[in-house]
Amino acid sequence: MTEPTGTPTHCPYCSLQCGMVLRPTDDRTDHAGPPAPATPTTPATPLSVEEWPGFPVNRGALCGKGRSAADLLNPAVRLTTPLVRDRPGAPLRPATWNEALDRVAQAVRRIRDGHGAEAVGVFGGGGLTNEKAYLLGKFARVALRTPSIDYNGRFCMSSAATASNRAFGLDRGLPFPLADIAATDCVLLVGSNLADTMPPALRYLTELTGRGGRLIVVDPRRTRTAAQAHLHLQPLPGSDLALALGMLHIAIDGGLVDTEFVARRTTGFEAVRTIAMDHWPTRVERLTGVPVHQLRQAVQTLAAAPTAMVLTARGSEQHSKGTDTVHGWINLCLALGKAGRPRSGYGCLTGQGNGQGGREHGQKADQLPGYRSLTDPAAREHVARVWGIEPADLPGPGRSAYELLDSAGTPGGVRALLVFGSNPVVSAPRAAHVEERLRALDLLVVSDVVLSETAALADVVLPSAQWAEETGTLTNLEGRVVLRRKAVDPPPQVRTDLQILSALADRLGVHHGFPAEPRDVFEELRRASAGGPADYSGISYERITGEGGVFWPCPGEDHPGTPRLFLDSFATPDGRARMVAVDYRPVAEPPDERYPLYLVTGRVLAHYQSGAQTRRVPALRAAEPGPFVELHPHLADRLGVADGDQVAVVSRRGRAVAPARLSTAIRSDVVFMPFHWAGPGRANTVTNPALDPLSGMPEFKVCAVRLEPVTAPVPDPAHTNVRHIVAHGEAAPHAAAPVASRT
Ligand SMILES: Nc1nc2c(c(=O)[nH]1)N[C@H]1C(S)=C(S)[C@@H](COP(=O)(O)OP(=O)(O)OC[C@H]3O[C@@H](n4cnc5c(=O)[nH]c(N)nc54)[C@H](O)[C@@H]3O)O[C@H]1N2
Ligand SMILES: Nc1nc2c(c(=O)[nH]1)N[C@H]1C(S)=C(S)[C@@H](COP(=O)(O)OP(=O)(O)OC[C@H]3O[C@@H](n4cnc5c(=O)[nH]c(N)nc54)[C@H](O)[C@@H]3O)O[C@H]1N2
Ligand code: SF4
Ligand SMILES: [Mo]
Repeated sequence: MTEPTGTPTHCPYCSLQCGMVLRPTDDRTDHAGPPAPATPTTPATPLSVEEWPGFPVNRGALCGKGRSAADLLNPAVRLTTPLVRDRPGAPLRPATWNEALDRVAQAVRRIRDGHGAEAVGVFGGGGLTNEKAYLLGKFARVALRTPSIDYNGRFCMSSAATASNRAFGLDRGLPFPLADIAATDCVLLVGSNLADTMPPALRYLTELTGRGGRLIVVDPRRTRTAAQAHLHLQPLPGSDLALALGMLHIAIDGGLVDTEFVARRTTGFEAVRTIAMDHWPTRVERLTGVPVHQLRQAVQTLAAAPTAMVLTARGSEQHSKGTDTVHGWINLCLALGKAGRPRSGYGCLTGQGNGQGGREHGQKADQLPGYRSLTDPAAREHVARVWGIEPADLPGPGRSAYELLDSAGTPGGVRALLVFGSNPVVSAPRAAHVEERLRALDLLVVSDVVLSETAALADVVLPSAQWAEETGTLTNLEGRVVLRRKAVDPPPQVRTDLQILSALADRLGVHHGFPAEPRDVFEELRRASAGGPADYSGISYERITGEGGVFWPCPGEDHPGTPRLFLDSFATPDGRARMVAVDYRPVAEPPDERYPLYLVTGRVLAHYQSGAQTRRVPALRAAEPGPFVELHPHLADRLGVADGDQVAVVSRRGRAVAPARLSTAIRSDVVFMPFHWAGPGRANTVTNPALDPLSGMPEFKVCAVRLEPVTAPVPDPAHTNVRHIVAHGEAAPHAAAPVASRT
């Protein structure tokens, strides 16, 4: 193929990290004059997004979010100067970098002196590049000396990560390239709506079925993904573990277990078998609502396929028993012998742009770079040496994400929080409580690209460069490390997160070890990760400048990288996969008389996560302007609700109000809300923060609610914040007017 002109790089959003080419906009215009001034509907973006057919994951295909990503560069919708708040309740006002950074450093010192180092916390994000995630973890442990760091990836794939580490000795989302999906014989896809969440990946499922392969989807809703399946199992939310145990029961009963594989490549089957035998099909039908004949059909299809994959995503994982549930699926996969061989295996579809790399290099509460454990003496020794400190000076593990947020402003909790790349006011469970906790902090600092709802609460807001404005590496859902290249300079008063961390470390008296150049940070990351499970030591910027990236582990410059894992042995000490005995338990909050329905939350095609970015993109806002409550017409009838009527979704935590959207694709005992919006329609006002005891994952996917028709008018929540910042952007593109106040 021809080399693209322009800058080949990668999308700012999800874990596919689709390849795209960025070209200066005036390359394509008639050069008749300067670009038109920015308005909310015709943003003056300096770049246009074009296809990069040579990148193997998406082969040129992009979803609407990727195609419109350059709109995020529009100065009218983003932060262009630091902001500070002079006292609680005062509005944010523009400030110089010196003033903003001095303020942060002074407050951090004061809080540290008064309350101890652990009172200063850091909250990171799975969208940050490897370089940022690495430097953020080092910043917490070396510059702040605090154990209090965790990140939004805890809310994402932490249950699958915990289960994969225990079962396989290693956690890499997919143990094979995504394209292998097209070449297997059967895919069991559990709790993933990838037609909406990773659209270019759908082609691999279509290729699979086009070749005669089978697709089974497990989802309480008949999504666009489920509509592609030969068999769609529609269980009650939160009952996947019973389903997996019941399927294993049927496999054992029917003599479908691959006993040779189980004996040679696994341990622990006997205990797993005992529990599965308690889950006879009619019992599982009662627990899950999936008819016995469908359970049998699914098992037979899966067992009969010479090769097969079991893939999970958030639908199965975001539960207070998410880790056990993933073990249930892994056990089934192993018992049928569909792992540790080509075109077969268990995989987790990670979510955020750097959901994989972001969990490998140290922003996680319990972890050091290279996916090392913070409690392993050898790992501490190795990393301390790279960092030039004593192992004893490395803090121990801190609280998990929700616990960290929940501790804010409480005795013994954090009194200062520095947030980089997350918007927990919208995305954390029991969000009204989290918001209250954040307001109780002595210091909230947010580094972001836009004035997110969390940034709007901060004492200091630091405008950070984004995606097309800086170089860095990301590790996609396949474990493929790619180079996202800079294509354009950031606005003058915007800095990169690396520059921010470097300047803050300096102000805290740590003058070395915090380089602001991404390549310098990556070179150190290579050394820090050397010998660890996620070994990047053989990966260099030069090696990943081409089209395919390099898959970790890659322990040497002459090592080709590892696209496929576990073919000969698993990464456990004895090389065998662990089957972990797990038993079914109900959801943390089962429906009852007062709250008789299940609420499921998730995503829509047009918006990304907390919506902080995509709600500011005109085409995406037009495609999906606001929140909604999806419910079955039978349920709507019973409640006297018509399509478009405002309904309140009420749980023990609070109420969210949004228009009803009637759909026969959902069970009549379940309602669905996307979580992309703030204000009255914020789904997370309602969700349950019950945590998985092993992974710290909240039960985002299911809680008990009731619906109430709403008669009083509801203020339009969707774009209050957007309008505000757009308005000030029009008035003065590079200076922020006072914005939302923290009271
Ligand atoms: N458009 C878009 N794409 C995205 C994102 C986005 O915000 N928007 N975010 C990215 C990120 S970070 C992530 S993590 C991924 C998430 O990608 P997905 O996991 O595909 O997305 P979700 O919509 O959260 O959940 C998937 C499905 O789980 C189902 N589900 C709910 N409860 C259960 C259950 O108990 N069992 C089963 N089997 N299924 C259940 C829901 O009905 C839903 O259809 O998407 C990534 N891509
Ligand atoms: N109810 C419910 N809640 C959920 C989920 C669910 O399914 N249901 N899913 C959960 C999941 S899987 C996830 S991953 C979380 C995600 O939830 P969040 O962490 O809130 O995710 P984002 O909206 O991506 O937030 C990223 C923020 O960082 C900013 N940003 C982007 N790039 C950069 C950068 O390079 N530097 C800095 N400093 N900032 C940057 C963006 O503008 C945005 O404000 O939500 C979780 N919450
Ligand atoms: S699928 Fe994900 S990475 Fe690809 S263009 Fe869409 S948001 Fe970007
Ligand atoms: Mo995620």
